[in-house]
Amino acid sequence: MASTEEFGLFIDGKWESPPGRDRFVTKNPANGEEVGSFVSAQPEDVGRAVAAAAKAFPHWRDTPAPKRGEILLRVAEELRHRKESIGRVVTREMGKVIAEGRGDVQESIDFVEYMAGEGRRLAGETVPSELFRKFCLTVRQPKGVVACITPWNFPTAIPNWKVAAALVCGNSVVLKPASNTARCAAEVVKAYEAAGVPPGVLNLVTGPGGVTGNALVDDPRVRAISFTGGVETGREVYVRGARALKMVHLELGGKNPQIVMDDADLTLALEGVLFGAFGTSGQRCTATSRLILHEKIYDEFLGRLLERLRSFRVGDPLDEKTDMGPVASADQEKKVLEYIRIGSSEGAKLAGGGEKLHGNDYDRGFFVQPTVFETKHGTRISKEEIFGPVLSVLRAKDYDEAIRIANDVDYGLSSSIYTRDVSRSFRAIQELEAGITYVNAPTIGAEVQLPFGGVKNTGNGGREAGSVAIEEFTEIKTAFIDFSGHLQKAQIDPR
Ligand code: UN1
Repeated sequence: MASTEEFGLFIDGKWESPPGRDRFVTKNPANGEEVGSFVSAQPEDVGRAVAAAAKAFPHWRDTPAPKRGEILLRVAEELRHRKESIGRVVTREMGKVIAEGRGDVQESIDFVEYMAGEGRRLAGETVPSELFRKFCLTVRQPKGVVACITPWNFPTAIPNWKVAAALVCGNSVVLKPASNTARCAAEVVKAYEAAGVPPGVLNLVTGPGGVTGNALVDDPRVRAISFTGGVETGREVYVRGARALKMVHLELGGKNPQIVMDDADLTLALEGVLFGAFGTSGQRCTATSRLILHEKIYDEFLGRLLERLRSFRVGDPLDEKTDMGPVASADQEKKVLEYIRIGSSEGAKLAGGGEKLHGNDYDRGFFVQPTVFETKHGTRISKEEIFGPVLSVLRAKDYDEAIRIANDVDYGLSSSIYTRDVSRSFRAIQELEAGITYVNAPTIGAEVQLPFGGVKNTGNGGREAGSVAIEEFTEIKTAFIDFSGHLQKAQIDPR
């Protein structure tokens, strides 16, 4: 058997394996194969990474933004060149089906390219002064050293969302990815290295959140933290950052609804919920975890959904014909099975799935059937984020009740409504409490040129991606230029 490939930390432009550190391995959740071996970084390693970023910052800040953008374009080229090989690493390390593994890398390419263009924008504003011969404007400036802490479910896309936006704005970065997808992060960093990002501008540290992550968050030289992950860890990061008055950007969970009205194209809505609920084995922040059906189409739609699931192929995610791969880890499997148990114990009706899969193709991996519960609004499975292939189906008597149910959860990331009624579509855009609303499309599949983020416990108000991505990573400098030649007093001089 080939030995497991070893990866170091990437600090100041060099891959290094400090002596005496523990190592951890990542494993393919479909079959237990080892995918990579990584350093468990100690606080002093994190300190060196932050020091390298701090040292590299002034020169990177002073590099013209269009030049920074050009380097990002080269990163996009490197990623494009490696799309197939990195896509396969995504699938092997995290378990999403290969089409989605490639999609993860494509989303990276799209975003890096989009941010490269931002190097020629990074716009401030000019506004009039109330005084004579005085000019007022704003410019964007980088924050300094930024920590990017990223999850395993989009193991290349989310690191790129953060890193490319931070870099084009002139920040230097220390990236700390989720441990179980460290290889994906290393592959991303290699693309930045190959593209010629200067030493120290992007650094990679791997290791557990409680040691490596906390050391990064607490380092006084880190001025901003961008975190995507679970709500509990997010809260902890927020509190730690708050003590030092750091800017903390959070992208957390979701409990995203798809509403299907009685006038909807049911075939379209069916395709939508299959992709939204079971794509990525339900492990997207944007995954559809609640299907809210108008009572008039409830039985028909549910029947069709269950029928389709009977031929749904769960299995090897590298096989192009597989519909759904494993969940990403033993912990994920445990959590999903626990929620299935909770659903049954709180009286929800298990309409489909509900089992861990066994047999030759499954025994070395974490395979759970796509699962559908009929339940009442208010049960735990209808309100808590499960982050797995478990869909709660809820009944609504009309549009207003559907919206009420949709909104009555702690999260507000994505949402969807299927209807042919144009007025109701626009009402839903206004009335669904979520950062994202889709009409006649599933809750997943956001595009990088639009803002991404949510309300309530999904975050703390910021947005990633889109043209607003740069807000997270810049300070605004306001400048006043007085060319009148004498002292003018705002608010005081006679008008
Ligand atoms: C996430 O799950 O954290 O909209 C990101 C989507 C993807 C991104 C999801 N483009 O489903």
